[in-house]
Amino acid sequence: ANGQDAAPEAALAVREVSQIPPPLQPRRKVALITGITGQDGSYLTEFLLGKGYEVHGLIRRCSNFNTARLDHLYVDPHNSHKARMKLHYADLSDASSLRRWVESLLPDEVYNLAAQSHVAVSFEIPDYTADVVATGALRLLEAVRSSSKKGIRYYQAGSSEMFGSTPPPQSETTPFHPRSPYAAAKCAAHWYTVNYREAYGLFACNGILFNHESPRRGENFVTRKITRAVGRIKIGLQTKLFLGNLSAARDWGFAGDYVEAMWMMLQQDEPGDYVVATEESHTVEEFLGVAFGHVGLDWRDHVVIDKRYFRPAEVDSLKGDSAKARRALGWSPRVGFKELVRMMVDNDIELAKREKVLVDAGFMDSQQQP
Ligand code: NDP
Ligand code: GDR
Repeated sequence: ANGQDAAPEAALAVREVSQIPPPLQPRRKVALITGITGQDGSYLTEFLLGKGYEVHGLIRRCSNFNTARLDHLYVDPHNSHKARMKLHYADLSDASSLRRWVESLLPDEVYNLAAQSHVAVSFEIPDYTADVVATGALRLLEAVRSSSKKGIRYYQAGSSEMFGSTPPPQSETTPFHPRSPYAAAKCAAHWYTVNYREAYGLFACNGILFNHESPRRGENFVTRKITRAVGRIKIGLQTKLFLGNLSAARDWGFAGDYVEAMWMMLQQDEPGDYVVATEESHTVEEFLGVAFGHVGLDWRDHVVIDKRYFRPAEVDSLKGDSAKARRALGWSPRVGFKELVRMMVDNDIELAKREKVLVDAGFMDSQQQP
């Protein structure tokens, strides 16, 4: 048969098949993620797709594409039967965009990960940080509360920075003492979330997550700044690394482990707030020792202290007590400190090797530091 003959037969076949009732399949769960282009957004998307979810992400308009962390998951939406991750334009500073997407997608779960998330930068742009981090969370809570769909579950990305100067170990009952505009805004978002739970009965959870890192970590956070430099120094593209306070201590875990805890919080019978942490703390100096040591280098030969990286107020020491999450959620971290550092260095050595090819071919300036 030629093509013309085949068409009606195919149409007939479709009609016949469509008379057979479809198998009873449960509707896919729908998740809506703000901050999907960030480190955690990309890991959470992978995790939820693995669980069979349909994932919708809100991205903000940028003059450059900023979806690099998601490119491996992207399926052209014109292939709509295959695409289970979809991206839509919105902004945490635009309440109408948040309301519109919540109302048109009617998600089962909303994860609010979007933020101006850099603590030092929040001293430079405090007003914007408060608008996105604090009022942005309020706008999204309001969109969820006023939605025609009842029972939407909401996750708020809280931070160990909220504890600030309160000494470790820090748990859900430790008082907050924020030390930056970012941390103060996160405290406001935390309390908005608690308030919407108490006032309107929303299933709203605060995850109080301690620092979590990965090869996808933004390059101006200290861990990735260090591992990027280690890669480039080892490959011969850079000699010095400029840093600020090396004595700050952080409880560093792996982002891939932490997004699982976010999801677990929303699967419980009752909403609540949970600290998520490894319960181990290391200084920036210790991180340097493991990272440079992994490739046989001594950090003291390369690190230069630069005052510009000190903050007007510092958070000296964070170490979480995550007993509640371990007990109630059954969560525990899989990746330890040294494994995490080595994973990041190994990744960044490979990245530096690729950069070296570009430098040698004259396509990139070796001074072009990340
Ligand atoms: P990232 O900085 O990697 O990602 C932040 C995300 O927020 C990006 O997708 C960014 O978009 C988006 N975003 C920023 N501003 C806006 C805006 N105005 N409207 C919409 N989206 C916006 O952060 P992480 O993935 O590391 O962290 C995720 C969340 O968890 C953040 O809220 C952070 O504050 C919090 N947190 C992080 C911890 C960590 O150690 N990583 C620990 C505790 C809390 P774009 O790509 O366009 O910049
Ligand atoms: P933090 O992470 O502020 O804990 O916030 P960051 O990696 O920026 O700093 C950690 C510690 O390292 C010190 N430091 C430097 N930091 C940066 N960025 N650059 C430097 O050159 C440098 N030198 C020393 C800092 O002073 C600090 O003590 C992260 C973010 O992901 C937040 O969004 C999140 O809420 C918290 O973790 C938990």
